[in-house]
Amino acid sequence: MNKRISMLFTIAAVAVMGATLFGSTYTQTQISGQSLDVAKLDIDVMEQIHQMGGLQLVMPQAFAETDCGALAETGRNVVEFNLTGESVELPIMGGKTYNAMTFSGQVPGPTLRVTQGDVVQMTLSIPADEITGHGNDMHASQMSALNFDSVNPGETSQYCYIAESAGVYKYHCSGVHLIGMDQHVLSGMYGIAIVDPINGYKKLMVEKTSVTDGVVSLDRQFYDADALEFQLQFNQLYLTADGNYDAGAMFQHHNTATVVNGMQFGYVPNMAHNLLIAGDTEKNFFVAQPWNGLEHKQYQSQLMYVENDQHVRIFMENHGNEPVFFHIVGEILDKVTQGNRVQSAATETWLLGGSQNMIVDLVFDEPGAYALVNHDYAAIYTGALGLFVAGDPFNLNPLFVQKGVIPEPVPSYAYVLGNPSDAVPPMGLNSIAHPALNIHGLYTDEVASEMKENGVIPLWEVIPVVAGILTGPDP
Ligand SMILES: [Cu+2]
Repeated sequence: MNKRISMLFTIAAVAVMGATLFGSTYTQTQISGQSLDVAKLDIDVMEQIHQMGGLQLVMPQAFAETDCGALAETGRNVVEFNLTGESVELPIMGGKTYNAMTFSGQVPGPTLRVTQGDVVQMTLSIPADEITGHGNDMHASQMSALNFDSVNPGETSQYCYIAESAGVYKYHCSGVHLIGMDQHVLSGMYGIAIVDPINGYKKLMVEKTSVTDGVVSLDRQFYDADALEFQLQFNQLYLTADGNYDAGAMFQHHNTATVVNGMQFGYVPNMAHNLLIAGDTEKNFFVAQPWNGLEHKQYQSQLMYVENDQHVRIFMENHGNEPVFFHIVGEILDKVTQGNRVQSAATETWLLGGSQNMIVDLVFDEPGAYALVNHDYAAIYTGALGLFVAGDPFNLNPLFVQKGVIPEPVPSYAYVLGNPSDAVPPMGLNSIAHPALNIHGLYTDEVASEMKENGVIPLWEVIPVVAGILTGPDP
């Protein structure tokens, strides 16, 4: 049977099934112009579906190769993606903690980055002492959901697939043979896979105007495909006062926190910024600084730094139950891409529904502090607010040079203070390397220690050093 015929059978089957489910008055206009009144059909519809082979006729499994051994032989690049499913306690605002569920001890889980056409070899291990089983549904794959089956404590499971479509894709704890998927995902079991287009990203065009001899005209500016990249993942928490998942709050859409990369207000000023801007580490100068204090270690807040006139690319995903109206105060999103297709250029705000993603390309033209928000006031006030700082808006270069922190002025504070590690994805086909990375994110202490051993800079150790240099004598 060819694919077209099976497709037609499926449409028929769905129509008949609809009639079965919703009563017998279902009438469907057919392509030929006749209508089908199921009530007048003298047949057993379920028997008819059974004889056609049922809906399994178009199960993706029939077309997708998922055998790791077979895919390894195809000559494609194989990328291993190893995860563990672990329940841990993690901090929330107000000095409290909550009972989180994680992939590999962090929220969001590790970001997978591959190139279109690569084979992903996903391995999920559940420690023997874990309280529940977990699965992993990767939206970058196209195969039967049966592969996402729950893995029991003490066991390991693996599947492989070809990342055929470029874009950003959610992965999350799966609901196959697992009750309470909502609890697992909304407690932290989510992450993204970035699939770079096989031929790389395209140049960015930004429309500007210029004036020549008193005449204003269009002046298109082009930026190379290489970009400084960030990742922002939005979600909500639904918690009881003692930090447990509250299903009742979820059903009513009454979230208790809005998080970006797992944290409320994670990308706001810290002690070093207070010192630089307000002259005192303890003097908070921003409206919300819940993570200011060295005792917060990897949870100490940190800003995101970019250069002016630099191509910036942001990979985004909405993991939550509420829409995200993504906006950067004072900027225009120069390009919005979903999958590998441009959706918009020069737009002020872009809407992401649940389990929806986008890639935002933009250039910060002027030095300044730019707030990223979910332009829903309830979301802003509950945590969906962070800052990008572009260029040197506070004229700190002279101080940095005078104190010997840097030998000469730099195009962004990233060269002095580094960028937060959880906002930076792994390098891809068109990535510009960040000057320095700080350990920042909703990581367990074990994950943070491992990052430190791998050379990522501990923010809580750097801040006193920076403060010492800035308040000490000139060299
Ligand atoms: Cu789970």
